[in-house]
Amino acid sequence: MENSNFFAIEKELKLDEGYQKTYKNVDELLPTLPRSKGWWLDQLLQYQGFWLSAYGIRGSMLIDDHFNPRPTDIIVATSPKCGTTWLRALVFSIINRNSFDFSDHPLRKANPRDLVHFLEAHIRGDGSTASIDGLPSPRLLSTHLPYSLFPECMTDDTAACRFVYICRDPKDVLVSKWHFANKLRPKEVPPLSLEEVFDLFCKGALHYGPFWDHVLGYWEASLESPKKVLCLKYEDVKKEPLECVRKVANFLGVPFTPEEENKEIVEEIVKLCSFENMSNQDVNKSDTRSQEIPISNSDFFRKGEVGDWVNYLSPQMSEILDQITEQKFQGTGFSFH
Ligand code: PAP
Repeated sequence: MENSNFFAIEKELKLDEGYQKTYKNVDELLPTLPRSKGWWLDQLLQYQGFWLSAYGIRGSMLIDDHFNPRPTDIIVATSPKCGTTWLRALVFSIINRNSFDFSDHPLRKANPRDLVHFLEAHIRGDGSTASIDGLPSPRLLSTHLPYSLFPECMTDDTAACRFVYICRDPKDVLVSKWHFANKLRPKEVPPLSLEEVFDLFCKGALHYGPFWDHVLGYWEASLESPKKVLCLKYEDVKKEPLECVRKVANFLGVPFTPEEENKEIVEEIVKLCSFENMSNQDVNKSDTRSQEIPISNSDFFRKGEVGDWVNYLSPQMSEILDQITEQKFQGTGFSFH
């Protein structure tokens, strides 16, 4: 998630020369890009084939110029509303399973977005890159950026940093995003209608969209470099959470030992990160908002179900979305079924 207010605040901070140069390039580029209506108060700009906010574009350019990847970096990647919160929690608890007691786990006291740094937000150039550079290895970072926007030093097959990606049926993504966007819109602005967001979604004009291109970027990378990119589907994790957690651990090179299996550590992780458990933690029930960050932890927990779209989309809307999905994924080997 992002907020264009950050942008204004950071611009007032003292930046070193390298960052100043990147900011200048961003400032020069933004007015030249095609624009579309945003989902809250921001505008979306088309950058290298994707619709991003100014904030996302700035993040991508800062990563290009200033991010020093490490071979041990783990990047949790998602298109918004596909299970970011869940995947962050799962990967965090998998890689830190020997560091914490499950009854007193950090995820019981903090929202995953406070435990996993959001890459494009934290590479801010506020004069201190310590928040990312200072993290111990293996760093766990999160992103919404499309795969094609990462520099070669991260996507190159020889670069060892790994991406764990999760995607979700676009019909559920649309419904989840519509609710989220309307929560974020200031009270004085009329809510977005479902018809309006449906139209934007189909055109690809949503944050980090087109949705289908975002999925395909990671899917194709996972076929080309299966040791580098793992693609999960929200629906599969719901259906077979234990198997998916084992799959992620194997992919990250930290498989569960027979002893851990005997102690039912996989089950503990699944329980800890479940929607029921996480949404009932006091920290995730909070509804604190500020002007700078008008999002609260509770906004990231709505229903957590597969197929909730059926309660909102008309048969015609669902048919159109399914048709676009089928057409976009035809011949790629990817499908949501
Ligand atoms: P973000 O990309 O903006 O960070 P993200 O966490 O991907 O948001 O999306 C929130 C969705 O994940 C919500 O879906 P819904 O609107 O369809 O209900 C939210 O309920 C769901 N979600 C959050 N935590 C979990 C979880 N632990 N298990 C399953 N789904 C979850």
